[in-house]
Amino acid sequence: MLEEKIKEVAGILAPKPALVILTGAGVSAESGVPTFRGPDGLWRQFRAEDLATPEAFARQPALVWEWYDWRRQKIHSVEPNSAHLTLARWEKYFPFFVLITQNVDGLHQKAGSTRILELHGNIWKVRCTREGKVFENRQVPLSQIPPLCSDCGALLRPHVVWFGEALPADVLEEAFKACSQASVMLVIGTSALVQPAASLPLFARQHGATIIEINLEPTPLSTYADFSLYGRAGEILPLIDQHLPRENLEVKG
Ligand code: BV8
Repeated sequence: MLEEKIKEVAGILAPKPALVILTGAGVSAESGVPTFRGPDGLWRQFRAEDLATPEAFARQPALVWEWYDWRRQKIHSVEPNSAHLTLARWEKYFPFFVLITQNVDGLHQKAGSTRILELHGNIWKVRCTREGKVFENRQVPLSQIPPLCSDCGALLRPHVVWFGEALPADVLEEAFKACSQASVMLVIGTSALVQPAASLPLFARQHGATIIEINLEPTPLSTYADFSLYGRAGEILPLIDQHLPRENLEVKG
């Protein structure tokens, strides 16, 4: 059954349609990065939704930063998996290819993807809470919790989008635009619960895109998907890749 669907999906991708990808925490799960809502989604006794908020940070900046430092240490110690690597290859082979991610772990970049729309920011960037200046910070572990701005001494925050915060308008606009142009949209490893990211596949579908979902289990998106492939992204994506016609893989000029 799955094998048949993989061949069918490869047949859809063979003519190199305009391809848009949306990834979620499930793509990084096989690298060993805990997902948000899976069994491993807890830290100490807290849920991610409780900590990834401006209110939690205002109340307990050190606690929130301990959680981010713990995640940064985990992410620092893992490698991209074959799902990330396949998507990085596909960026070169599909003339129209846009990778939209909800993940903040930077593993798509580490796998070689270059053009990425990070809807929810990046855990390796920090932002001054006073001046808004953004810095890259790859210190593992952080030498000071909570970290302070080297320019003005104010508290630094992770440069990520918390619950209740607006997504970066330019990135979100580019993501919706890509979805309006997509012929095929692959939705990989997301529970399709978090808005507005979860609206992107529906928007693509309204514009005529074929929706293909890859997940371990059904999600609220499944009823709208043309194909749902149940299994691990790190196994399914390379299998689809193997079924693509080899001449399809010459590097784009
Ligand atoms: C906003 C960054 C408004 C931080 C994150 C009621 C209805 C609709 C919306 C809302 C509502 N109540 C509140 C809202 C809004 C809220 C929201 O959507 N809440 C949800 C929970 C109901 N959204 C927001 O607050 C957004 N902002 O709406 O602002 C606004 C507008 C203008 C002005 C001011 C305000 C902001 C949302 C962004 C939150 N930040 N992350 C950080 O990371 O620390 S979201 C967080 O969830 C991560 O980014 C994560 O990627 C994302 C989505 O989760 P998933 O990626 O799907 O991960 P999850 O664990 O859930 O699922 C993993 C999936 O993978 C599962 O399906 C599993 O089966 C699968 N899987 C596992 N292993 C594998 C696999 N699949 C394949 N292979 C495997 N091996």
